[in-house]
Amino acid sequence: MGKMIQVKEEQKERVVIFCPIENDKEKAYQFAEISRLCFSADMEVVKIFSQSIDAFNRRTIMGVGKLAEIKEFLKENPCDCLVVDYQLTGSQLRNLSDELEIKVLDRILLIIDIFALNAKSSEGKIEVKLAQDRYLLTRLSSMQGSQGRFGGSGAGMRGPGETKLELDRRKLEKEILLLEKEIEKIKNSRRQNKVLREKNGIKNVVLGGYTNAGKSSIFNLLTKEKIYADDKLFATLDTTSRRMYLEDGQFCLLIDTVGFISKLPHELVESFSATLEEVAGADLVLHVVDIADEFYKKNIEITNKILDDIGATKNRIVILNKSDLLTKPIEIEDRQILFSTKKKDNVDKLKSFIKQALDE
Ligand SMILES: Nc1nc2c(ncn2[C@@H]2O[C@H](COP(=O)(O)OP(=O)(O)OP(=O)(O)O)[C@@H](O)[C@H]2O)c(=O)[nH]1
Ligand SMILES: [Mg+2]
Repeated sequence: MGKMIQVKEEQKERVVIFCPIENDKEKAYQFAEISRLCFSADMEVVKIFSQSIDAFNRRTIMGVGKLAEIKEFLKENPCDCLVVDYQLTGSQLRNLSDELEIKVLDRILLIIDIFALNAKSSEGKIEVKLAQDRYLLTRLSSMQGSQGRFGGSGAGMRGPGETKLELDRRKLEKEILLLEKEIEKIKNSRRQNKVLREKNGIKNVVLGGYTNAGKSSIFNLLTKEKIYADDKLFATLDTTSRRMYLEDGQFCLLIDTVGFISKLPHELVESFSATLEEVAGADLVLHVVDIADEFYKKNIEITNKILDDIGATKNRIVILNKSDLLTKPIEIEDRQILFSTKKKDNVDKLKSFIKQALDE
């Protein structure tokens, strides 16, 4: 008789989402984005609630009526967690959690949590840990009293790798200092590498763009690599660089790194300074766009703003990716090229486009 193998079924956490709506026109975008974030954190979205930000209540973000409505819903439809698409203070997190008797995650913690799930390299783990510690430190005093709903397990509390999240202020502060030192070391060694490359005349080309646009897929095509690409947000956390041969044996360094998103939490921007410095220091940015995304124009704006903010070079070209999914022709502007990693039909054209931009 064969051995019985017990398969542990992975239960997704069931969540309800609450979206404070700042701008009615962007509601559909906001719903789509926060749902995809939850999906990327391995959560199952049961329902989305929303309310105009005008009804804002400092204690709980949402008005009393909305709070009662969600409470009622949760009675009939038990869920593990409430996700609020907003940045919350420690006491708001606690008030909501106490009222609804459920774990509460805000947008920032959700994004940090996805990062924690996806960090593989030691550098990525250090950056995520620092973001988590900074997040916790600013909210610690209010969160600690919250009937043990923080410091628990599951989404929002996943540490990168095997590490456990610390909920002791002194230990947190000490850990933050150590992590900051580690990041300085990483930055220094990156800077030294860059100086060496510059000496040897090797150009850096970085893939940038909204998360899930297809950066890693393009990286793999251009460098014949096989790094992880997935239909989830922030599949890539770790920076990878490889040689990319252009023509006549000439090469440059192609860098794949983390994707962008609107309202990127400052905890993450600060903690990922080593990664973002790599993007900022490139000679050329390949701005990858998912042309099949209904909101691709907005994603272009978001990426451009972040690239400007971190001081990335203005030498940018736009790769309108996933052209295989286009149902109608679109207008292609200057410094843009249509591409598809599924069709793979104009890799050479893309390479000469890159070369041209590098030679400018
Ligand atoms: N149809 C289609 N799908 C694509 C194309 N390029 C990439 N994809 C898919 O889009 C998803 C995201 O691709 P990735 O390469 O992981 O995207 P990324 O920009 O690296 O994403 P993050 O690392 O998560 O920020 C994957 O499921 C890919 O298979 C394309 O040209 N056409
Ligand atoms: Mg990627």
